[in-house]
Amino acid sequence: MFSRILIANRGEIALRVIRACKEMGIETVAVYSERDADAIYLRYADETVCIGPSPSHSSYLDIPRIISAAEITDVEAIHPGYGFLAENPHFAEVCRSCGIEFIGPSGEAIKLVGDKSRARELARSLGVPIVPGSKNTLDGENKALKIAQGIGFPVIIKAAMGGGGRGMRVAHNDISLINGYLAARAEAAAAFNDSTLYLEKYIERPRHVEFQILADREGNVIHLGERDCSLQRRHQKLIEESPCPILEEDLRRKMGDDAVKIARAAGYTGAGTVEFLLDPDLKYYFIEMNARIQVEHPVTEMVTGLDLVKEQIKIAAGQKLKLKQEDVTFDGVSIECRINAEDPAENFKPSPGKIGVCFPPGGIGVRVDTHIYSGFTISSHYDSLIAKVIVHRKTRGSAIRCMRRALDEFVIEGIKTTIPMLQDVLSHLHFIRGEVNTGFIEEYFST
Ligand code: MV4
Repeated sequence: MFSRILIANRGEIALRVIRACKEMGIETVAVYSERDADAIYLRYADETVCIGPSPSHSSYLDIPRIISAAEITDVEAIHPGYGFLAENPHFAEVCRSCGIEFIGPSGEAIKLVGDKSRARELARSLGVPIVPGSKNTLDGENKALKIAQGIGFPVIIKAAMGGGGRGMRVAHNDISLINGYLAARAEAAAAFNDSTLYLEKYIERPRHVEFQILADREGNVIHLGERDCSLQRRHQKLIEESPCPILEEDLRRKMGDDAVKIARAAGYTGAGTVEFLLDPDLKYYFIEMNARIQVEHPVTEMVTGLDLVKEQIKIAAGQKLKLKQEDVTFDGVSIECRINAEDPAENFKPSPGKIGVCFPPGGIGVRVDTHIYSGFTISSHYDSLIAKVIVHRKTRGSAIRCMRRALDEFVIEGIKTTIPMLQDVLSHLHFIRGEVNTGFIEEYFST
């Protein structure tokens, strides 16, 4: 096992990784930007290194600075967390060429699943359902139009290297297809320096259901069930839960088997996520795979009783998975609410600033993953996630009531947060019934 790990991240996930390391007897090195000098995770680490000024590109995204910090502190491995360099195949390769273990999949596997068009082709070759669409990438707007007319509108044009909803356009007719193609291509070129596009039938009002995967370096791959992440706004997830409230056992088994198949064929190792769309007729389609620990991983931890960050570290250290698929059991219901420093009344505008009194909820069934504290200043340099409240109860109804109680307790003075909006959603009849889809929040907030 490693004796010392550097965490190439900040905020709640840096704290989360440090916690896992401490319990494993691994020393930690935390890095920080000048803006984060007062961050709480620095107090929990064994050593800290300032890696540069506030902008991410000259600190948390700066590969030479992070590698230098790793070499100075003599760590054996780097945990990238999520975001920043977590899915950068070049970073994974640089780490390994410097003799530092990257806690994540190989650069090759990151590259493969990072190209959504290739991942789609991989799924197709394995017989995993994909959304009807282009066989390969698109080669000009006129050919794209032919394909769209062939499968029928509406369609969605996606950037092969896309993420966070960028480089994506829905088209309902010939004209919007041509315009959408050109807009998606320009956006993809600017955002990803790669304008490769592909096209799919647009599934209306799907649920977003993703399976958690663990894969060791001996080829053992298991899944840890699913998360329903349908409640999002502009591609930012707001509430996630496990299990998906409408998934029956046989469908769960099929989707889980397909998720494992994809991870295995991709040569994937570590913790990863296989995303599906589930349409109103309960037909499912593979859409993409994420090569990182995700923000919403705690709901899977609560229902399986596993520590996903420890599993990542053990896999990177070359250990074999102890669990077989049949050993994975699921207990109860877990829900996560993401709390952002944003003002829902001002179109979710970021609400940075100094926090006054801060007191997190607690009590039975409540877990809070956060880096904020009384007197802490939320910076506008980084994303606006300030806390994750996770509950775990026997039934979905009691989990919802527990979450409402926990959010009600959460004191965060001085800034605007999304807590009141989350409370509204938790009280909404459709949410309580589990009848949600990816359009729910936009619909709910336009009326
Ligand atoms: C789709 C889709 C419908 N049909 N693909 C969103 C992000 C990325 N992970 C894939 N996404 C979607 N892919 C097909 N073929 C719907 C989404 C989607 C979405 C699309 C537009 C606006 C909001 C959305 C929220 C969640 C998912």
